Amino acid sequence: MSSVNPGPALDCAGRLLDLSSPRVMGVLNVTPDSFSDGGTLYEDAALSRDRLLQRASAMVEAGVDILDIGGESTRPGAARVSLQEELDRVIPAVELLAAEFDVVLSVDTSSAEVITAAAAAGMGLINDVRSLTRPGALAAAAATGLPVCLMHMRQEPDVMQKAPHYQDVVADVLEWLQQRVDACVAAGIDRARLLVDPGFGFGKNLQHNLVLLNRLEALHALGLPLLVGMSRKTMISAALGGRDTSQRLPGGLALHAIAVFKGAHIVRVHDVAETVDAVRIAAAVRDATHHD
Ligand code: 9MG
Repeated sequence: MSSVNPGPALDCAGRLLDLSSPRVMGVLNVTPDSFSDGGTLYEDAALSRDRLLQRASAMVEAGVDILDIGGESTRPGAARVSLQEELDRVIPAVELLAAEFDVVLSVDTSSAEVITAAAAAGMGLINDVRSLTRPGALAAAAATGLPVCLMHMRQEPDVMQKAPHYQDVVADVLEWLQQRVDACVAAGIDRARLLVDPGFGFGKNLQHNLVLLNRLEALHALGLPLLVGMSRKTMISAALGGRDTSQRLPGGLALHAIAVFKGAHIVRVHDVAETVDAVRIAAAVRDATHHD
Protein backbone atom coordinates (compact mmCIF):
# COMPACT_ATOMS: atom_id res chain seq x y z
CA MET A 1 0.00 0.00 0.00
CA SER A 2 1.13 3.54 -0.63
CA SER A 3 1.89 6.00 2.11
CA VAL A 4 -0.74 8.69 1.78
CA ASN A 5 -0.43 12.22 3.07
CA PRO A 6 -3.26 12.63 5.57
CA GLY A 7 -4.46 15.57 3.53
CA PRO A 8 -5.07 18.97 5.02
CA ALA A 9 -8.26 20.95 4.83
CA LEU A 10 -8.17 23.53 2.06
CA ASP A 11 -9.78 26.89 2.64
CA CYS A 12 -11.78 27.47 -0.54
CA ALA A 13 -13.14 30.99 -0.12
CA GLY A 14 -14.43 30.23 3.36
CA ARG A 15 -15.62 26.67 2.61
CA LEU A 16 -13.34 24.06 4.14
CA LEU A 17 -12.53 21.14 1.87
CA ASP A 18 -11.43 18.29 4.12
CA LEU A 19 -9.02 16.08 2.20
CA SER A 20 -8.73 13.32 4.78
CA SER A 21 -11.06 11.25 2.59
CA PRO A 22 -11.33 11.27 -1.21
CA ARG A 23 -13.21 14.15 -2.77
CA VAL A 24 -15.05 14.14 -6.09
CA MET A 25 -14.86 17.08 -8.48
CA GLY A 26 -17.65 17.10 -11.09
CA VAL A 27 -16.94 18.36 -14.60
CA LEU A 28 -19.34 21.09 -15.61
CA ASN A 29 -18.32 22.36 -19.00
CA VAL A 30 -19.91 25.44 -20.45
CA THR A 31 -18.36 25.05 -23.88
CA PRO A 32 -20.00 24.30 -27.22
CA ASP A 33 -17.39 21.76 -28.26
CA SER A 34 -16.85 19.76 -25.12
CA PHE A 35 -16.87 16.02 -25.66
CA SER A 36 -18.43 15.64 -22.27
CA ASP A 37 -21.56 17.66 -23.04
CA GLY A 38 -21.92 16.66 -26.64
CA GLY A 39 -22.20 20.38 -27.37
CA THR A 40 -25.66 20.73 -25.98
CA LEU A 41 -25.08 22.76 -22.87
CA TYR A 42 -23.72 25.87 -24.45
CA GLU A 43 -25.76 25.69 -27.64
CA ASP A 44 -28.81 25.99 -25.46
CA ALA A 45 -27.05 28.87 -23.79
CA ALA A 46 -29.75 31.45 -23.81
CA LEU A 47 -31.89 28.65 -22.50
CA SER A 48 -29.15 26.91 -20.70
CA ARG A 49 -29.54 28.36 -17.22
CA ASP A 50 -32.00 25.61 -16.35
CA ARG A 51 -29.89 22.93 -17.92
CA LEU A 52 -26.83 24.06 -15.99
CA LEU A 53 -28.80 24.08 -12.76
CA GLN A 54 -30.17 20.61 -13.52
CA ARG A 55 -26.75 19.15 -14.19
CA ALA A 56 -25.21 20.81 -11.13
CA SER A 57 -28.11 19.78 -8.97
CA ALA A 58 -27.81 16.13 -10.10
CA MET A 59 -24.11 16.20 -9.22
CA VAL A 60 -24.76 17.76 -5.82
CA GLU A 61 -27.37 15.11 -5.06
CA ALA A 62 -24.92 12.44 -6.14
CA GLY A 63 -22.43 13.68 -3.56
CA VAL A 64 -20.09 15.96 -5.47
CA ASP A 65 -17.66 18.03 -3.39
CA ILE A 66 -16.45 20.46 -6.06
CA LEU A 67 -18.07 21.66 -9.28
CA ASP A 68 -15.40 22.41 -11.91
CA ILE A 69 -16.62 25.01 -14.39
CA GLY A 70 -14.78 25.31 -17.68
CA GLY A 71 -15.38 27.73 -20.54
CA GLU A 72 -12.64 26.56 -22.89
CA SER A 73 -12.26 22.94 -23.93
CA THR A 74 -8.84 21.45 -23.19
CA ARG A 75 -9.35 18.23 -25.14
CA PRO A 76 -6.64 17.38 -27.68
CA GLY A 77 -6.87 19.61 -30.76
CA ALA A 78 -9.38 21.99 -29.16
CA ALA A 79 -9.55 25.52 -30.53
CA ARG A 80 -8.84 28.53 -28.30
CA VAL A 81 -11.66 30.89 -27.40
CA SER A 82 -11.36 34.63 -26.93
CA LEU A 83 -11.03 36.07 -23.44
CA GLN A 84 -14.42 37.76 -23.74
CA GLU A 85 -16.08 34.53 -24.76
CA GLU A 86 -14.54 32.67 -21.84
CA LEU A 87 -15.65 35.39 -19.43
CA ASP A 88 -19.16 35.36 -20.92
CA ARG A 89 -19.43 31.61 -20.49
CA VAL A 90 -17.84 31.21 -17.08
CA ILE A 91 -18.72 34.20 -14.92
CA PRO A 92 -22.54 33.95 -15.14
CA ALA A 93 -22.25 30.23 -14.44
CA VAL A 94 -20.12 30.84 -11.33
CA GLU A 95 -22.53 33.52 -10.07
CA LEU A 96 -25.53 31.29 -10.63
CA LEU A 97 -24.03 28.20 -9.02
CA ALA A 98 -22.59 30.15 -6.08
CA ALA A 99 -26.06 31.48 -5.34
CA GLU A 100 -27.71 28.06 -5.59
CA PHE A 101 -25.36 25.44 -4.13
CA ASP A 102 -23.32 25.01 -1.00
CA VAL A 103 -20.31 23.33 -2.63
CA VAL A 104 -16.85 24.48 -3.63
CA LEU A 105 -16.74 25.92 -7.15
CA SER A 106 -13.52 25.57 -9.10
CA VAL A 107 -12.86 27.20 -12.44
CA ASP A 108 -10.80 25.54 -15.11
CA THR A 109 -8.97 28.54 -16.57
CA SER A 110 -5.50 29.79 -17.43
CA SER A 111 -6.38 33.44 -17.86
CA ALA A 112 -5.52 36.12 -15.29
CA GLU A 113 -8.67 38.07 -16.11
CA VAL A 114 -10.92 35.05 -15.67
CA ILE A 115 -9.18 34.15 -12.39
CA THR A 116 -9.82 37.64 -11.02
CA ALA A 117 -13.43 37.86 -12.20
CA ALA A 118 -14.31 34.31 -11.15
CA ALA A 119 -12.90 34.89 -7.66
CA ALA A 120 -15.17 37.92 -7.31
CA ALA A 121 -18.11 35.83 -8.56
CA GLY A 122 -17.69 33.06 -5.98
CA MET A 123 -14.98 30.67 -7.19
CA GLY A 124 -13.31 28.72 -4.37
CA LEU A 125 -10.46 26.99 -6.21
CA ILE A 126 -8.41 27.71 -9.35
CA ASN A 127 -7.87 24.73 -11.66
CA ASP A 128 -5.25 25.70 -14.21
CA VAL A 129 -4.10 23.06 -16.69
CA ARG A 130 -1.27 25.47 -17.60
CA SER A 131 -0.16 25.88 -13.99
CA LEU A 132 -0.27 29.69 -13.99
CA THR A 133 2.20 30.06 -16.87
CA ARG A 134 0.16 32.59 -18.86
CA PRO A 135 1.01 36.29 -18.45
CA GLY A 136 -0.33 37.73 -15.20
CA ALA A 137 -1.77 34.42 -13.99
CA LEU A 138 0.62 33.98 -11.05
CA ALA A 139 -0.07 37.48 -9.73
CA ALA A 140 -3.82 37.16 -10.29
CA ALA A 141 -3.94 33.82 -8.46
CA ALA A 142 -1.80 35.17 -5.61
CA ALA A 143 -4.16 38.12 -5.18
CA THR A 144 -7.23 35.91 -4.80
CA GLY A 145 -5.88 34.02 -1.77
CA LEU A 146 -7.53 30.87 -3.20
CA PRO A 147 -6.09 27.37 -3.54
CA VAL A 148 -4.66 26.47 -6.94
CA CYS A 149 -4.38 23.14 -8.72
CA LEU A 150 -1.20 23.02 -10.81
CA MET A 151 -1.40 20.49 -13.64
CA HIS A 152 1.35 19.12 -15.84
CA MET A 153 0.81 19.60 -19.55
CA ARG A 154 3.33 19.15 -22.33
CA GLN A 155 2.75 21.89 -24.93
CA GLU A 156 -0.67 23.27 -25.86
CA PRO A 157 -3.84 21.17 -26.48
CA ASP A 158 -3.70 21.67 -30.26
CA VAL A 159 -0.32 19.91 -30.54
CA MET A 160 0.21 18.10 -27.25
CA GLN A 161 -0.61 14.60 -28.55
CA LYS A 162 1.81 14.77 -31.48
CA ALA A 163 4.46 12.19 -30.55
CA PRO A 164 4.92 13.08 -26.87
CA HIS A 165 8.34 12.01 -25.58
CA TYR A 166 9.92 11.89 -22.11
CA GLN A 167 13.24 10.65 -20.75
CA ASP A 168 11.38 9.38 -17.70
CA VAL A 169 7.78 10.47 -17.59
CA VAL A 170 7.46 10.31 -13.79
CA ALA A 171 10.71 12.16 -13.10
CA ASP A 172 9.96 14.76 -15.80
CA VAL A 173 6.44 15.45 -14.51
CA LEU A 174 7.69 15.62 -10.94
CA GLU A 175 10.47 18.03 -11.80
CA TRP A 176 8.18 20.26 -13.82
CA LEU A 177 5.55 20.38 -11.06
CA GLN A 178 8.25 21.20 -8.51
CA GLN A 179 9.34 24.13 -10.68
CA ARG A 180 5.78 25.43 -10.85
CA VAL A 181 5.38 25.04 -7.08
CA ASP A 182 8.57 27.08 -6.63
CA ALA A 183 7.28 29.75 -9.04
CA CYS A 184 4.03 29.99 -7.10
CA VAL A 185 5.78 30.30 -3.76
CA ALA A 186 8.09 32.98 -5.22
CA ALA A 187 4.98 34.85 -6.41
CA GLY A 188 3.54 34.87 -2.90
CA ILE A 189 1.22 31.86 -3.07
CA ASP A 190 1.46 29.90 0.15
CA ARG A 191 2.40 26.22 -0.34
CA ALA A 192 -0.60 25.34 1.80
CA ARG A 193 -2.78 26.60 -1.05
CA LEU A 194 -1.32 24.32 -3.72
CA LEU A 195 -2.45 21.00 -5.20
CA VAL A 196 -0.73 19.10 -8.00
CA ASP A 197 -1.99 16.99 -10.89
CA PRO A 198 0.09 14.86 -13.30
CA GLY A 199 -2.25 15.78 -16.16
CA PHE A 200 -3.37 12.42 -17.54
CA GLY A 201 -3.79 12.66 -21.31
CA PHE A 202 -2.13 16.05 -21.60
CA GLY A 203 0.85 15.43 -23.88
CA LYS A 204 1.11 11.76 -22.90
CA ASN A 205 0.58 8.53 -24.79
CA LEU A 206 -1.06 5.44 -23.31
CA GLN A 207 2.18 4.07 -21.90
CA HIS A 208 3.06 7.44 -20.29
CA ASN A 209 -0.38 7.57 -18.67
CA LEU A 210 -0.22 4.00 -17.40
CA VAL A 211 3.26 4.44 -15.96
CA LEU A 212 2.21 7.69 -14.27
CA LEU A 213 -0.71 5.94 -12.62
CA ASN A 214 1.36 2.88 -11.73
CA ARG A 215 3.89 5.14 -10.00
CA LEU A 216 1.50 7.79 -8.68
CA GLU A 217 2.99 7.47 -5.18
CA ALA A 218 6.14 9.19 -6.50
CA LEU A 219 4.22 12.46 -6.65
CA HIS A 220 3.74 12.37 -2.88
CA ALA A 221 7.37 13.54 -2.75
CA LEU A 222 6.01 17.04 -3.42
CA GLY A 223 4.10 16.87 -0.14
CA LEU A 224 0.96 18.36 -1.67
CA PRO A 225 -2.59 17.10 -2.20
CA LEU A 226 -3.00 15.22 -5.43
CA LEU A 227 -5.79 15.71 -7.97
CA VAL A 228 -6.27 13.40 -10.96
CA GLY A 229 -8.66 13.30 -13.89
CA MET A 230 -9.04 10.39 -16.30
CA SER A 231 -12.80 10.42 -16.81
CA ARG A 232 -13.84 9.49 -20.37
CA LYS A 233 -10.31 10.09 -21.64
CA THR A 234 -8.75 8.45 -24.68
CA MET A 235 -6.41 6.42 -22.47
CA ILE A 236 -9.40 4.28 -21.48
CA SER A 237 -10.23 3.53 -25.09
CA ALA A 238 -6.57 2.94 -25.92
CA ALA A 239 -6.10 0.52 -23.03
CA LEU A 240 -9.21 -1.44 -23.95
CA GLY A 241 -8.72 -1.58 -27.70
CA GLY A 242 -11.41 0.96 -28.54
CA ARG A 243 -14.31 2.41 -26.56
CA ASP A 244 -16.64 5.28 -27.51
CA THR A 245 -16.90 8.10 -25.01
CA SER A 246 -20.21 6.67 -23.83
CA GLN A 247 -18.56 3.29 -23.09
CA ARG A 248 -15.71 4.56 -20.92
CA LEU A 249 -17.36 4.64 -17.49
CA PRO A 250 -16.20 1.21 -16.23
CA GLY A 251 -12.62 1.92 -17.29
CA GLY A 252 -12.76 5.34 -15.65
CA LEU A 253 -14.08 3.91 -12.39
CA ALA A 254 -11.24 1.40 -12.30
CA LEU A 255 -8.63 4.10 -12.97
CA HIS A 256 -9.97 6.51 -10.35
CA ALA A 257 -10.25 3.73 -7.77
CA ILE A 258 -6.61 2.85 -8.40
CA ALA A 259 -5.63 6.52 -8.12
CA VAL A 260 -7.36 6.84 -4.75
CA PHE A 261 -5.79 3.58 -3.58
CA LYS A 262 -2.46 5.15 -4.44
CA GLY A 263 -3.24 8.32 -2.52
CA ALA A 264 -5.08 10.73 -4.82
CA HIS A 265 -7.10 13.23 -2.76
CA ILE A 266 -9.44 14.54 -5.46
CA VAL A 267 -10.73 12.90 -8.63
CA ARG A 268 -12.16 14.98 -11.47
CA VAL A 269 -14.97 13.12 -13.23
CA HIS A 270 -18.16 13.38 -15.27
CA ASP A 271 -20.04 10.51 -13.60
CA VAL A 272 -20.31 11.58 -9.99
CA ALA A 273 -22.66 9.02 -8.40
CA GLU A 274 -20.75 6.00 -9.68
CA THR A 275 -17.39 7.54 -8.80
CA VAL A 276 -18.43 8.42 -5.25
CA ASP A 277 -19.02 4.71 -4.59
CA ALA A 278 -15.89 3.56 -6.41
CA VAL A 279 -13.55 5.89 -4.53
CA ARG A 280 -15.19 5.14 -1.19
CA ILE A 281 -14.48 1.45 -1.74
CA ALA A 282 -10.90 2.20 -2.81
CA ALA A 283 -10.30 4.35 0.27
CA ALA A 284 -11.87 1.74 2.57
CA VAL A 285 -9.48 -0.92 1.27
CA ARG A 286 -6.54 1.48 1.37
CA ASP A 287 -7.19 2.48 4.97
CA ALA A 288 -8.25 -0.94 6.31
CA THR A 289 -6.52 -2.26 9.39
CA HIS A 290 -7.20 -5.49 11.21
CA HIS A 291 -8.04 -5.75 14.88
CA ASP A 292 -10.39 -8.31 16.45
C1 9MG B 1 -9.74 20.80 -17.17
N1 9MG B 1 -9.20 19.45 -17.09
C2 9MG B 1 -9.36 18.47 -18.00
N2 9MG B 1 -8.72 17.38 -17.61
C3 9MG B 1 -8.14 17.67 -16.41
C4 9MG B 1 -7.33 16.96 -15.52
O1 9MG B 1 -6.95 15.72 -15.75
N3 9MG B 1 -6.93 17.59 -14.39
C5 9MG B 1 -7.30 18.87 -14.14
N4 9MG B 1 -6.85 19.44 -12.99
N5 9MG B 1 -8.06 19.60 -14.97
C6 9MG B 1 -8.46 19.00 -16.08
